[in-house]
Amino acid sequence: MLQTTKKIKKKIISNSLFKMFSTKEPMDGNTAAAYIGYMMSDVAFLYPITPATTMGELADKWSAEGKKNIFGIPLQVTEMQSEGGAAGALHGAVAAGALATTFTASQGLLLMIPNMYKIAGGLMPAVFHISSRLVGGQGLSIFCDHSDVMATRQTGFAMMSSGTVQEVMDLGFISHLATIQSSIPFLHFFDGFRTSHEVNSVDVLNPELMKKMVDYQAIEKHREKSLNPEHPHLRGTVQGTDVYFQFIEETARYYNKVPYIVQQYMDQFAEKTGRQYRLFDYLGHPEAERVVVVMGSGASPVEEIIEKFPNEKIGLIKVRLYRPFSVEHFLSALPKTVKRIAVLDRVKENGAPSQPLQSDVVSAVHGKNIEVIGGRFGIGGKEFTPAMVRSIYDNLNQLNPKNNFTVGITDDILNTSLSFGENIDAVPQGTKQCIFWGMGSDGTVGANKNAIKIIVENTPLYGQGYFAYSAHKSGGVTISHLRFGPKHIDSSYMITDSDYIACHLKSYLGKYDHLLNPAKPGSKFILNSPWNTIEELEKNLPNNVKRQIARKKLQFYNIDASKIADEVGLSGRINMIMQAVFFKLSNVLPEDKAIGLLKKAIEKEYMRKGEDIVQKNKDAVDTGIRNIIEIKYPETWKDADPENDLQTIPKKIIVQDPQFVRDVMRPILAMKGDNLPLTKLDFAGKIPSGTSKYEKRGFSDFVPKWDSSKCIQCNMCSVLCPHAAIRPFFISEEEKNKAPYPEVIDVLEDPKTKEYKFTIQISPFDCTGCTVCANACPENCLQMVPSETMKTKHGDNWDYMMKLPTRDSIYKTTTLKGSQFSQPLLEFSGACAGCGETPVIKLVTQLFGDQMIIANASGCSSVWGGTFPWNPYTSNSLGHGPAWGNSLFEDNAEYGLGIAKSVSQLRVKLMAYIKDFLAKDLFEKDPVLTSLLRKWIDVFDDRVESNNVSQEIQKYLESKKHLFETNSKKSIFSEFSNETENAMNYIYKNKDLLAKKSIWIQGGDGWAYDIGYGGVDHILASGEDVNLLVLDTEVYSNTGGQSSKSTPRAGVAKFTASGKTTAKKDLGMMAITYGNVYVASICLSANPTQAIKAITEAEKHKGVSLVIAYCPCIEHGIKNGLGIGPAHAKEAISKGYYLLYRYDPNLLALGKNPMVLDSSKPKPGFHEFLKSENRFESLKSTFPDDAKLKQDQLLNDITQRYQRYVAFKGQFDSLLKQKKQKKKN
Ligand SMILES: Cc1ncc(C[n+]2csc(CCOP(=O)(O)OP(=O)(O)O)c2C)c(N)n1
Ligand code: SF4
Ligand code: SF4
Ligand code: SF4
Repeated sequence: MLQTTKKIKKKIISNSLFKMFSTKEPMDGNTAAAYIGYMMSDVAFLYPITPATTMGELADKWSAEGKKNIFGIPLQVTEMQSEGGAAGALHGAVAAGALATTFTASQGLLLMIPNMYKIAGGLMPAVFHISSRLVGGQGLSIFCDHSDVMATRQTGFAMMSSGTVQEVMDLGFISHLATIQSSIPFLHFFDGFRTSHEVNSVDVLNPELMKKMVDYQAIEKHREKSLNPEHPHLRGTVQGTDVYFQFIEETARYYNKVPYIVQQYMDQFAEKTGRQYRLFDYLGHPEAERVVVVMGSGASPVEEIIEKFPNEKIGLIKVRLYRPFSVEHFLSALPKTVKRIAVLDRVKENGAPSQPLQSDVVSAVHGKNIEVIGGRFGIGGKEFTPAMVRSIYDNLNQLNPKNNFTVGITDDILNTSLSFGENIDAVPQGTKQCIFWGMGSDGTVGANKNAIKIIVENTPLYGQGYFAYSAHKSGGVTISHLRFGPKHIDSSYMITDSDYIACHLKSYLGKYDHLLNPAKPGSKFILNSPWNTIEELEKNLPNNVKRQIARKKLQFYNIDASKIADEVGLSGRINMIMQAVFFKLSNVLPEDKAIGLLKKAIEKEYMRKGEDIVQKNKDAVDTGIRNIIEIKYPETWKDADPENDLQTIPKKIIVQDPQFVRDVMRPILAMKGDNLPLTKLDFAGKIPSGTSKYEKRGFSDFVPKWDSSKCIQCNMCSVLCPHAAIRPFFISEEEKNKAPYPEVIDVLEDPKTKEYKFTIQISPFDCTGCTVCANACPENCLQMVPSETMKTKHGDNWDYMMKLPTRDSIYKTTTLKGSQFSQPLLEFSGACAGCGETPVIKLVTQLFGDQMIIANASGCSSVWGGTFPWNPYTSNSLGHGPAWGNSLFEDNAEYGLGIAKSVSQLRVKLMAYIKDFLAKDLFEKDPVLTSLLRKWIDVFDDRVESNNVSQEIQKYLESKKHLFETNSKKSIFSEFSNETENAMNYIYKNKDLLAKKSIWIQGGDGWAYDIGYGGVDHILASGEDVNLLVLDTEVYSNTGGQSSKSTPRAGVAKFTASGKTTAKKDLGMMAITYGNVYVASICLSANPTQAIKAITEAEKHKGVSLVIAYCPCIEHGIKNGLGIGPAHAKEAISKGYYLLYRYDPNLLALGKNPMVLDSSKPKPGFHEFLKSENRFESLKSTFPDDAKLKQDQLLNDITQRYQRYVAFKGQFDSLLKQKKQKKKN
């Protein structure tokens, strides 16, 4: 007889009292943890980090709403400047007697480690809820493994692992109970994204039950031990060699009790809820010979395989309490019959003989005649499926099972990987599985979350939802995996055998040829496309799709949802239509009931947006279900030839691909990166320059078309385009005639050149359709037109134009117009359509890109700029372009300083050597080189000139290379001595240091104002010749818009759900106080001319420069969208919301005022402006009483700031006047 938790669960639930206390609700793992943390704590300290952030956001929201915890008051929530700060504050809070919690992951948890030692050492109760995520090494990733939690196992925290959403709630609660009673702090962890973001049916613990289980006496004792002048003591002492060791050993008695305390609470919990947990839960055959030991969500496919093969002598141990590791409990859980154990670790400790959990199990079974092997799975969020589990049990059956194996990848170097077979459908019987392919921001994910809610709340069925996203912030793919059925579903992997597949974007069919692979024979496939007839489908469907439809005998439906959405006035939002289609075709609920519930959900969801939007969505539902067309396809589709499908990918893409693109990027673009073997990935995560241009996403339905007749050739469209998809070119008549489609190239005369004509070219495959250019054009000469009409001709012309020489000397590159003839060395990033960050950096690359080294803080700019395998930073015809590196979020300023120090030292060394060579007259026979090197010494510190001379030297040495290259034998023709040749060779080898480098240290306001401020401040004080560029979106955009110290008062952001109560920090003024720092405050979207001026001045300044760039962002909730970003930003400046200025300390020495105010006095209408952004407007509906007061205070803040700057400028005027007067006297 199999023993499984599910069976135990059922037995106990039948006579459980808990039904009185609990409710079944759809929720994700983060919500479950946040709920428990909220209910069981007095205070929480927060800092955002994916995938843990939503826990803090929920706690903040509930607190703002006044929700009470089990102690009868709202949790007190405080956002800190970093996780290090959160842990420090938490330490103080528990020392002062509170019960405290925090939520974090990955790098954030690592920053807490020093305090974790202190909290554990001080025997203080606290629970850290961890949505575990890998710690970035060769690359940053937001997905799960246990490298973060494993890095803390020596801190003294107890560690509890949850593998499902229900467990997060239950074991999270038990962690709080146990910490109170044991005085040992707990780390409660669950798998990031997999469990944290999986929506499942959860029995929610009722506060009454929680209250009943808490040990109030232990809370009292904790209070008695706290820092308090009424019973004072001193803690955190300095200790010598005499006593430290003893103290460490003394705490063992507390740790020894923890397993018993936890088990006792688990037993009590089972009595009350019917859900029995054990420190080590065994499932499987009672006489199992092969057992797998695993922690976290990886247990679920193992459990499913055990149930699928009930006659095999196999079993599973799920580790719940990992620290303290109770050997006694482990051994008692293990069947006596076990011969071999495979321990699965979700982490890799390089160089270790075994992985952490494996080492523990080896110790635990010491002397027991059991063979233990170990393997790694699921690292970096890699899928772990029943088929992989099967291969692990099969490995255990081998004569010599593979130890230290990997599963889920192809290791073709060390051959560690286990191969696994076909998918095994192991979900609970009766489960229906549905996959939805949507596009980021089309509402598909939200609609599917809603669908689970409707199913779970209105049927006896259980539900599960998991959502996978691609890396792009705009136009990315989303894949929703929905399961529902009569039994609880914990399958922690993506659907491999589906009953229903919906494809919401027709272009996916050509791009992702595996889209229909999971479809079960006879299952349903629904497509959103304009092809309602068999003739149209015959013409447009890729053959691979036709073939799969016919061979699997799929029930195939089409709906033109995009057209319906347009007709009802919801252009682009097809979510409700596709959801209605799902309910109609899936039969999960009677159609009438489902539609009724859907409409109710619409009312709830959209009421805030007005009656009109509600009605449109209801119309979309009704029209949607009436317009589903079942397609009767011919048998012949079975034999459609997929070879012909290559035509669906633009042919130009395949032809000239470099090796990286062909071998690595293309498979990843086709979502087949999981199959890449190790040998294809042997460059530590580096990306060659300029790979983003190979993607050609072409996802926008509309792109701009240029009307040359009205164009005034200002290049504003090009400056402001966030994606570098519209550019001006100078083209000769001859070149024009050679273009693939000269007839669609319009040209204009340009006053500065007779040789060339001016034209504007658009890349329809790279344009995101953001409309920024069209809205910003002063003459209205760009009209958005259907992209299909532009793709072929303009797409090919674009490719042609990109090969024309860059003609950047006709105009000065430091002017608005001239800058745009310079090649942007940032193009086609993954940023949101209309992003305000990208045009700023793009412009910087147009000015200095070929000499730039960028240190980039983690944030949006590192995600849209540095996600493998896309590199939007490209190079010029010489192969020069920005070199870009990311260290962490918190250390970027220091990382940049390190780069600057390294480059300057290496150049100084080169200079010393060259001076030495010249002093020794090594080049006496070579007057050309001698003169070039002397010139170089003179311009060593001049960015432009050193670059020019560098190119001359390089060209010259290139021509002499055959005479001095070390690898070749000394040429008999060489006129030089050995020493001279060596010197030339040295210079040649170091030629990349001849040109001065322009160091840019860039990141968002979260970095510069908060977590990295210490480093920023240190660099401001360093005097080094570096440029700090702050992309100020006034929130932590990358993690979903949490408040930073740059957030203005009254602004609603996450973690300040009730509107920020303090004013925006004035980082610029703080930097100005150093006196020698160049400081500029710019807004490219509003005033590009001022921005170019500031960026140029900043680069020129020989010292530290700080440029703070205000960037419109989707997080601002601009009511008319980011497409109107530039006009909106102009409003922001004119109303004084943001201030433009430049402070140049060099001017003072020239007798000029260093402070230049580029903003004029704020115009009236400030409150009107606030109405145009949801971040301000929404406060009126959520906290109406506060809204007016805070907005008035904000007006006061910005008025005072303006006055402060005017006064500051005035001081210099007086000073200069006095100086002049003195001179006269
Ligand atoms: C130590 C640490 N904590 C948290 C994070 C998660 N994180 C990455 S980017 C980011 C926000 C970045 O915000 P900001 O600096 O304002 O840049 P933006 O995304 O707005 O461009 C956060 C919180 C992290 N990477 N490391
Ligand atoms: S619509 Fe947006 S992405 Fe397209 S060219 Fe214009 S500004 Fe660039
Ligand atoms: S913004 Fe308009 S007027 Fe200016 S160059 Fe572009 S298309 Fe011409
Ligand atoms: S800064 Fe804002 S608009 Fe730009 S990519 Fe990030 S979230 Fe999107």
